[in-house]
Amino acid sequence: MKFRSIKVAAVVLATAPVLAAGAVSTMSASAATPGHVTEVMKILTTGKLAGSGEQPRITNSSWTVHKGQTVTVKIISFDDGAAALMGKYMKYTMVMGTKTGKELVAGKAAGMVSDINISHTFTVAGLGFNMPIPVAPTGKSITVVATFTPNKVGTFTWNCFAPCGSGSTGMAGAMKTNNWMTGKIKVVA
Ligand SMILES: [Cu+2]
Repeated sequence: MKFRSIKVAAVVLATAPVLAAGAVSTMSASAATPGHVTEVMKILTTGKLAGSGEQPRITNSSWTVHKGQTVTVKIISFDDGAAALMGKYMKYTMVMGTKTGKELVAGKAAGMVSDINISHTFTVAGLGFNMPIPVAPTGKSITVVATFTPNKVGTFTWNCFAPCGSGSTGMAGAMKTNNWMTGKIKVVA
């Protein structure tokens, strides 16, 4: 009896790594497209960037999602400053890449934000996704929500294309600094 239980334990031990490896791959396969994930980001204006002073910054700026997953991006902006889009970036007044072509701005569906009312954009050009973020009421926040489905695997840079940074064009400082007004979105299988 004693011998037998030891033998069983040995068998379990010997097969455990194999089972574990199988279990892990099965789990990641079934977790490959969990139905829905929400990424909450905040735009804050109180951060100080070395060399550029006070700059706007987006939190939770780099995340990983799955191809084919429904991804809701919720951005709560506390920035009451406008940064009108210019030149080739004008197209980012339009919401892009959502099923309805719209985002929710303070709970209301909107297909675009007028240029002069833009504070930032959250743009993942490589995935065709764009959320224009309007100016927040002073001392308050504005919440913008959009949902998209990434359709390819890879690491994609997101940018803000509103000139909200420093320098003569507003395109320096935060605009060029990872995890301030640019970051990485990773889409895995
Ligand atoms: Cu910006």
